[in-house]
Amino acid sequence: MPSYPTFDRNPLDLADDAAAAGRPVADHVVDELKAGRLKFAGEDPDAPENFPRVLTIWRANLLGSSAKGNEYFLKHLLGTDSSVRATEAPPDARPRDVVWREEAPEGKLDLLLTLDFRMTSTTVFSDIVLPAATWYEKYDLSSTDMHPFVHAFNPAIPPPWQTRSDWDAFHTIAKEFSRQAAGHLGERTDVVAAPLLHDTPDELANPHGRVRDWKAGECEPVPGRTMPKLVTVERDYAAVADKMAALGPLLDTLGATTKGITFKVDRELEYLRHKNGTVRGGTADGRPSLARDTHACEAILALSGTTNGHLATQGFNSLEARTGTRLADLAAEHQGKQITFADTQAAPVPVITSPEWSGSETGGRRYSPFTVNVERLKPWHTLTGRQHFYLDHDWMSALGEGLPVYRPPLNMDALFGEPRIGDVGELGVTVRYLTPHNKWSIHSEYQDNLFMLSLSRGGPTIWMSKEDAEKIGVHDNDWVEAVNRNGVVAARAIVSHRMPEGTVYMHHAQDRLIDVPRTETTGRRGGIHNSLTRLLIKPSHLIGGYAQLSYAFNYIGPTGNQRDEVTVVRRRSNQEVTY
Ligand SMILES: Nc1nc2c(c(=O)[nH]1)N[C@H]1C(S)=C(S)[C@@H](COP(=O)(O)OP(=O)(O)OC[C@H]3O[C@@H](n4cnc5c(=O)[nH]c(N)nc54)[C@H](O)[C@@H]3O)O[C@H]1N2
Ligand SMILES: Nc1nc2c(c(=O)[nH]1)N[C@H]1C(S)=C(S)[C@@H](COP(=O)(O)OP(=O)(O)OC[C@H]3O[C@@H](n4cnc5c(=O)[nH]c(N)nc54)[C@H](O)[C@@H]3O)O[C@H]1N2
Ligand SMILES: [Mo]
Repeated sequence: MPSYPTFDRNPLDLADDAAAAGRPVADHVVDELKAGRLKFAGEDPDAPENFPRVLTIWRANLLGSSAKGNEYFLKHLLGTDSSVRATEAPPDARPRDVVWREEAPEGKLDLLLTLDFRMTSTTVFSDIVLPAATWYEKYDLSSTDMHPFVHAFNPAIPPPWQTRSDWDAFHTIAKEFSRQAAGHLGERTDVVAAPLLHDTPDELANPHGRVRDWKAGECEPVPGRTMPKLVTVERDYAAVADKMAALGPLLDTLGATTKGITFKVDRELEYLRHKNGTVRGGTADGRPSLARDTHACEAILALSGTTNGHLATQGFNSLEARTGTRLADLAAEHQGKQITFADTQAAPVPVITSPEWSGSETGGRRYSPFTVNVERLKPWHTLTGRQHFYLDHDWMSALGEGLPVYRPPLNMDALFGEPRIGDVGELGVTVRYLTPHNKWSIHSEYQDNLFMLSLSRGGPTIWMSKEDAEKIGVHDNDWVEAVNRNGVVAARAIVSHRMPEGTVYMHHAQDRLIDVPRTETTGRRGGIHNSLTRLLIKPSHLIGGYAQLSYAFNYIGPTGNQRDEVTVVRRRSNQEVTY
């Protein structure tokens, strides 16, 4: 899995050391790893040289929405007040291969930077908040695999006051960074540990799903086989801003690859030179310009088969040659079509069937995933090329999950000594704690508009069954407190027959900003849904380099699981909350 920082040493220095020793960078890194002089940062994540100091959050509400284990983030990442109640894991429950530091660092970050247009549970903790232009104040594109249109965002008004489009904000930062970097960093060689990737020959790295660990002496460390690929990248730090504002030269030689199909884009580059204009002078001289957000939109539309019929058919032609099945006709009706940004501004435009996706919109059909595989016998991207259920990977076998099986929730009592589900005592009733997606918001967005606030009771709520409510003397709308090892939450109870006994819901991403009272437990303001969760990583999610079990950015990788959490809930003795 990709992870940054990757090594316990600056990768720029690693490349310099290799050059000084007259060795290829990859060989040098392998030698150092083998000798134990170099380690992966993930082996000792609390070592000061191994954690990042600057975090930039864009288009996410990390501390209010996505990140599970909110209170741990507050404590260890930010070093601010938190309600973490857990003690350090006992020695027999600690990791074996990862260094355990008695005093886990607090306040790892030096700088938390956020770009957003709302006040969120993240912006309230940020050192710097850059005010972002909203969707009606900037140009942008939107499309998803769930609907068959590509839309434009258009400014009704220019970005007001200090707000900027995200493109402008980042380009401005890039320009200042480049100016300062000229003296400090200049041109350097970087070494990047790239994961074994999906839809590439990397999928063959572990034949039969047998995993050999070079660190345990079971094999040699071989980049791209038994460890990540080691790729060198020439960085010209003073040119970062110029490069951001131009379409780079690797497209000329490498083309653009998606799901194993390489698109040749010479024609598109020429088109974009005319459409966007070219850069004059400097590092990017002669390249198609991406100086403005609309240029970036045109580039995306030109380089994707879903909006460029020429590329869609080109991609299907390559796929036909490889699979022997007829496919190019799926895009043929649009072969001459190039959707431009102006087209999307006039109206949402239906997209073109393309090998970048698995469904078909041919003839105005509505998208549904995998129709091309089912109807045209395009092989599935699996080991067998069929729908593939049996996973003969070592780790899947070890976990008993070689075939899809029912796995009951983890027994958190037996594993971590947490209270037992169903127990009722002085502290309240112990229940399973689930945080499914909210009906009165999309993640943390929209919950703060008046309609949604009225429809949802307008503040933190926990849904519970009549049975559990009765056990602790709670009536609908009473204030309750939920406490577990990870944190504390104060919320109103929604007592409903729709909840099964033994399980409560606190809907995902109720932000810290609306009607959150102080808790009786700590005297501090209560937490959010993710105050009661923490990250558990499922080991099988870390499998890589084996057919469909290979990493792909935004497709396959580990997720943080929060589903087995338990909490104790009780009625607040004082129903008059304070803020
Ligand atoms: N406990 C628990 N945790 C979960 C989940 C769960 O079910 N339970 N679900 C998980 C899942 S599936 C997801 S997808 C994540 C979602 O987690 P996030 O993606 O972090 O959540 P959002 O609240 O959608 O955050 C998006 C933010 O981007 C801002 N924004 C929107 N448009 C723009 C823009 O154009 N520019 C800028 N600069 N900002 C913009 C919004 O104002 C908002 O604050 O949460 C995950 N976390
Ligand atoms: N209104 C609204 N719509 C949304 C979103 C939103 O925030 N708001 N977010 C969008 C996004 S990004 C996503 S990812 C999707 C998510 O949408 P879904 O995948 O539907 O996710 P959830 O609502 O989190 O969970 C679905 C159900 O899983 C159950 N569940 C919990 N644990 C387990 C378990 O161990 N086993 C089983 N079998 N079931 C379990 C929960 O009780 C819940 O009813 O929704 C999308 N649509
Ligand atoms: Mo999601």
